[in-house]
Amino acid sequence: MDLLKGKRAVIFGVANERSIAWAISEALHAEGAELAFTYAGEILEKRVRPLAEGIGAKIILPCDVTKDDEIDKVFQTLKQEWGSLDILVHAIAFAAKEDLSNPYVLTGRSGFHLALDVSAYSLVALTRHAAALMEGRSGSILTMTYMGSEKVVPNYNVMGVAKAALEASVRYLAYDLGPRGIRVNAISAGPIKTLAAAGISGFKEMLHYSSERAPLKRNITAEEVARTAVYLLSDMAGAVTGEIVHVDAGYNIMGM
Ligand code: NAD
Ligand code: 0WE
Repeated sequence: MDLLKGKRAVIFGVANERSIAWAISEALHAEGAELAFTYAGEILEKRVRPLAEGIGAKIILPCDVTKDDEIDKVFQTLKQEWGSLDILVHAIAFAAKEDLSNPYVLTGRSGFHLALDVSAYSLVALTRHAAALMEGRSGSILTMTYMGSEKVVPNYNVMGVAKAALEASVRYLAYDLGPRGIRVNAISAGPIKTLAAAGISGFKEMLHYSSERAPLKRNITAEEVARTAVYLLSDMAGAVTGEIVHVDAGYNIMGM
């Protein structure tokens, strides 16, 4: 359909072929976008590089978002190779495993900082760098969130607090960058079995619980998230910014 023909996109958050960021990448590629990828460390490079090269990506760089020098290097390279940028996809989250099983009240200072740094502050830093390459273009920025920011989801804990900060950041960034024609939005996805979900005990039961209660009576797929991503990142959503779009089979609307 060529909704994104000629647009250049940088993707943060592919770990493997099950990643939400990978489903988004495939959909952006199908709409004609040119893609650059980052990976968080050498172990993931082995997974990400073949996937990225398979859809013709030429820029594939390391980026641990807790490291300012690695972020700087990514955007230096994008400036050199492309000169400008149209799209940023942020699909990154991390909290220490014990902070996703212990009671929230036991979250220590370092676990709190880690979760908020990787999962929320990184959007601010990446957006600042990306916006500098979006001058004079209609840039679009997308992040991924989860309903655990709005309501208590047992064990989501410090990640829920980080996602609340992430969603508020979407609104403040949308306000800052709106005058420059840059839009910032988030997709709040229902549970999907990815690497990040595989580490969560009882995830299968969570999928079952959600599918029974959601209006559509089913779970969602990463491909469905990707189709909404194409919409938000394209000119189809030219007047949409600061928005949190739920792609969750309607789960979040239920009160009882
Ligand atoms: P995933 O494990 O495939 O992706 C998470 C990514 O975060 C990985 O690529 C990982 O390398 C990256 N990451 C972690 N720490 C990093 C760091 N320090 N620097 C750079 N990258 C780092 O899992 P996913 O489910 O595709 O998650 C993508 C996003 O979607 C996350 O923000 C997650 O919170 C969100 N989300 C997931 C679900 C779900 O149920 N899977 C639901 C709603 C929202
Ligand atoms: O955002 C997420 C998960 C993000 C995540 C996952 C892990 C697992 C491995 C962040 N950090 C880590 N750290 C690890 O060591 N989701 C939306 C998926 C998810 O995670 C949950 C959920 C859902 C849904 C945790 C508890 C309850 C529900």
